[in-house]
Amino acid sequence: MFVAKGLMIVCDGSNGAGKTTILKAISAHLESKGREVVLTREPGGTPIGEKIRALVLSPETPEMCDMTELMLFSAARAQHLNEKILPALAEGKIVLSDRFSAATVSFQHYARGLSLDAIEQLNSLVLGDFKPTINIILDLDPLVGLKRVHARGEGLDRLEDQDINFLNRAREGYLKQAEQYPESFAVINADQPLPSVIQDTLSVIDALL
Ligand code: Z5A
Repeated sequence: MFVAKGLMIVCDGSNGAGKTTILKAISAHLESKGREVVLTREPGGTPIGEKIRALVLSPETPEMCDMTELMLFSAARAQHLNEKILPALAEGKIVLSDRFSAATVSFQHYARGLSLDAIEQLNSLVLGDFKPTINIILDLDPLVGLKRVHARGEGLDRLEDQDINFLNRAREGYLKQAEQYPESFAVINADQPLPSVIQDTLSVIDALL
């Protein structure tokens, strides 16, 4: 049986909460301590995954049905796990992933309304008994997150462009998962100045090292 030697740290949560920004800071911090880090994201992280990302997030495919969306996120994850994550962990590296399987539970179950049972079965088909070391959830009111994304000057992706209740349900989904599985989740208030969010995240990670 495969035994992972490294650590898999997922940063997930509300849209625009600062995941990408925080992960860059964490990566620099860990590298300064001599750790080998692989910074990656979902959907994406591999050439196949990035092609799936372009398709699943494109605002030009509003007709995509919910089941197609679920299968695309899962297909990208299967490739990501096998091509990139497991080999990096086997070499003792620290994998930092911008979103992972908790996003599917939050967005496709809590926000879209697809069956939790079906999503858990699919996650287990894709992941087997693999799970990240920790899911760090950056919690933020999606309205504040959307303002940050707008201020960045980029357009919205197909999921950000849903109504605000959709994004609120996804946020609640993360908080419910964190309540249900406290050993695998840590929730951080992302509505603070950036240095405080980075410090809170580092405290969680340093405790794992
Ligand atoms: N999705 C799904 O439905 N199912 C799945 O299984 C998976 C994903 C894996 C893509 O995610 C979409 O896919 C996402 C969920 C869905 N849709 N939504 N919503 P994504 O991660 O690529 O998209 P995102 O969540 O919208 O990420 P983002 O826009 O890249 O945001 P971020 O990475 O969390 O934030 P950021 O880019 O680091 O920061 C945004 C801006 O805010 C930036 O200008 C920063 O400088 C600024 N910022 C960051 N932190 C702060 C603080 N603390 N204060 C003030 N300003 C800040």
